[in-house]
Amino acid sequence: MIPYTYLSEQLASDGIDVNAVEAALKAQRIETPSWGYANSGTRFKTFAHAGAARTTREKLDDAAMVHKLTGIAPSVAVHIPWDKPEGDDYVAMRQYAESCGIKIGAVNPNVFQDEVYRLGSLGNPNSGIRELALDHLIECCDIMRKTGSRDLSLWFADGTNYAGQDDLRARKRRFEEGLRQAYTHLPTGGRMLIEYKFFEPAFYSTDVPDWGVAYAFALKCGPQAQVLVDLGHHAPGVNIEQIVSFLLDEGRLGGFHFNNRKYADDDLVVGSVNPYELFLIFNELVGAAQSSDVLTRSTAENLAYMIDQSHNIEGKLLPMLVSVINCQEAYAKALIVNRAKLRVVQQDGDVLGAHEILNAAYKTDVRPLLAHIRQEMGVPIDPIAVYRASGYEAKITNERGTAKNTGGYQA
Ligand code: PSV
Ligand code: MN
Repeated sequence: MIPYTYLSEQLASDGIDVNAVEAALKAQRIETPSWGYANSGTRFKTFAHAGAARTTREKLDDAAMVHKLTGIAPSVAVHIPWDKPEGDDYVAMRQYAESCGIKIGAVNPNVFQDEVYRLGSLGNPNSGIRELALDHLIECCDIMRKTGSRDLSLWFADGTNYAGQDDLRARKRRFEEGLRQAYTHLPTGGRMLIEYKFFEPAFYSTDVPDWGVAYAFALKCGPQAQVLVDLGHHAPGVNIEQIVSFLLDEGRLGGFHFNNRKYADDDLVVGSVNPYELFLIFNELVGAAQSSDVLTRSTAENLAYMIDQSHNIEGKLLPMLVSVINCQEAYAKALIVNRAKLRVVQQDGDVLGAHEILNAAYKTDVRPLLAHIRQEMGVPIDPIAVYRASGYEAKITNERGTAKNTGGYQA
């Protein structure tokens, strides 16, 4: 690795404001998911991980450990009812999180696991079931008030499996109605994030299949409704960074679910297969955060950066740490893109010149920069090595044993 002083001098001589880059890195925040600390599996098998969290408190303990080691993961998304506390005491849940040095982040309603949702939730042809789903979304808005959460993070498993199974236009209208109603229950300052997914578990049609539909629903609901981009929920070849840039410019990007789309869903470490794509996404985010357009800038500044991964065979805390660090590295590389030079060559139509500027940042080894800011933040320079040596895995394995339950999905 090149020394930090050499790297920072090199960046400064290229016109990069190294102090601003370091300040941005220190302010970065990534939310981890409660369900990522518990056992999870595929529909074929759940391989239980010794030491995996059995309760929400244990999930919060583990999330606190990830934050302690990285300094940039101070909140945890919860999934209801997977994280429903005894006696519905969400205030106690919040207090426990705070006592661990973290906060409760996005609240994720679950309208896909109960028997009644066989034909969907807000899109269900049965109005009584639509009402049940809406009641749960409203319950989650109340939970947000108790946990101090800003974001209601919505994902629906709704859709159809067979042509002719239901009226597609009617389903669209039911969704629009349900989302609009839920929107009116958001707490003051609260946001509704609408997540799309192009397939699964419904395979013929999906009620919120892509960013365009999520965007249209968000527009119908109001300014506090935005789109959530889960990296796993795209067909191969889709240019996610372009979706991100469009939504940023329209003020409708609300947040991310980071993961790797090889799985077509949420289970692999973000940036593990295509770190370049992650960098390109962060590149759009950094560009937007520096935009002269007020809406674009404030949208970029208020994003919820969340991980949505439930690791199945690689352990729990370690892959979560790697994921947080991968986001940190991608962000660092995006921050050192020479945007002033880029604008000039773009204007000149120098296609490969522009491409080279991006690649120069991507190819820079930013680890000395990260080691430097970590030292200044008072967290380990090498969080992975410190975690491996910490004895935490042995401690939780000893205390918790091998749990039979999962954190959510029953495989
Ligand atoms: C659905 O596949 C999803 O991405 C949604 O965000 C859910 O809330 C989450 O996964 C559950 O793991
Ligand atoms: Mn997701």
